[in-house]
Amino acid sequence: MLTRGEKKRLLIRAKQVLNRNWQGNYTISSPDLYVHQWGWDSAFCAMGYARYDIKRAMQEIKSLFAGQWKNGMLPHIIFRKQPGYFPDAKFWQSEDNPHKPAVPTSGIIQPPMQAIAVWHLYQAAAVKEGGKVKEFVKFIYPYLFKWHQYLMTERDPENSGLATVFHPWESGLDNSPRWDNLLAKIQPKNLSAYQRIDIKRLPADQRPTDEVYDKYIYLVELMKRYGYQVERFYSFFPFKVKDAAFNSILYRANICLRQLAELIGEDSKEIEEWLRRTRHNFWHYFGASDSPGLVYDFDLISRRVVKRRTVAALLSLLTDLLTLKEAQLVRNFMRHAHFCHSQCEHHHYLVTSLPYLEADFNPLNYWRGPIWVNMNWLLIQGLREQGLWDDAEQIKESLLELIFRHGFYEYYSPIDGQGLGASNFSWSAALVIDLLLG
Ligand code: 2M8
Repeated sequence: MLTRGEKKRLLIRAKQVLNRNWQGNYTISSPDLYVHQWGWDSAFCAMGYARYDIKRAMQEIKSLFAGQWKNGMLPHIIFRKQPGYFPDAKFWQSEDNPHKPAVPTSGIIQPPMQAIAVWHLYQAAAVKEGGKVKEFVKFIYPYLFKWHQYLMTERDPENSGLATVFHPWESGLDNSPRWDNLLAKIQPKNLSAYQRIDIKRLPADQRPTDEVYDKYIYLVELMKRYGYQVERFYSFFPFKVKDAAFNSILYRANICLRQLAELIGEDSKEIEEWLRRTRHNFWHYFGASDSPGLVYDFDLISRRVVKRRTVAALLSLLTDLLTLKEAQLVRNFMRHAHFCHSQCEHHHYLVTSLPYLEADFNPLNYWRGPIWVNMNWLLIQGLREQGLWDDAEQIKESLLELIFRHGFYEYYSPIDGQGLGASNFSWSAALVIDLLLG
């Protein structure tokens, strides 16, 4: 456990990272590669800012919604001036779209962390600056509502209460083994030549393979061809999934949206109805009888559950759809499969993106083994939600220690703690601040 002095130093360093990445009205995810504003990164940043600079937290969210499309979609990247990332603004062609936003953006989505962030902001500031934040909630609420309405309608033609994703990038856990079998069935056709930038900036062995990247680009090309309008490609799209982690976050976000509605006296009937639908179908789509409490993705093409055990399966902890017994089973599985036992150089209580004993486990490669700060932070919230306070505390202290020793990276090797991927990574800094000051 870190001493008080060490925690103080960690806080100063975390703020330095965010200051470096702050662009005056929004935050880039990392100067190494991610030089724009990403959807869920930005929400995580706002939650860190909320602990010490509420004005900046509100500005971060406002800037993000400048990229919202007229149909309510909140894209996963809002492009600003800097070059240096591919696929860039030109590639996505958002400006040619009838729903086009005020600034260039991508055309796909990411897990909807924003309502969670705004509720967090309100709670963090309620005592000192409640009035100011309530005004902000009134301002941002219609944008948030429209975003959720898009997810619960256009992204859910089945009326299941569960949103569909069309791309591994939409899950936020890009090259997770969850998607391997689904991507194996996709053969890119007529792909134009393109240049990857990520593997020039970051070690290629930590990133997705070229073969997988071709499929990422191909799926975007397909969506682009139909103007990213879901109703035009839903029936035949080759990647179509009810993502269990995305929808656990969405369910929690809808609860936060309802709380925000109540706070400012808005009618919450429609949100109630979304929540009812999700509750009705959640286990039907995501459950498996041999692992109660864990959640798995549902492939809409084969109409089967994709039973891959990854960190995503634990995110049911974010919902109120588990019995105490089920929550304890998820916790036990997490400790057993994702915590380090004899494999690590220094013992820690951190959750890997893949269980150590999975055949695909790779301690260095992106979402196929390393420790991610946002996943551990989400699980801390989920464990607290389930009343499993000691487990939450253990992860929190371990996470702070890891970052104190190794710095603010995108992800970390579970074996020796080495920082991997992009450095000066914003959400790692922001979520540390939240844990230190929350
Ligand atoms: C990673 O994804 C981007 C594509 O969106 C990439 O690899 O180029 C993911 O970790 C994603 O969750 C994250 O939001 C993004 C920016 O940090 O990077």
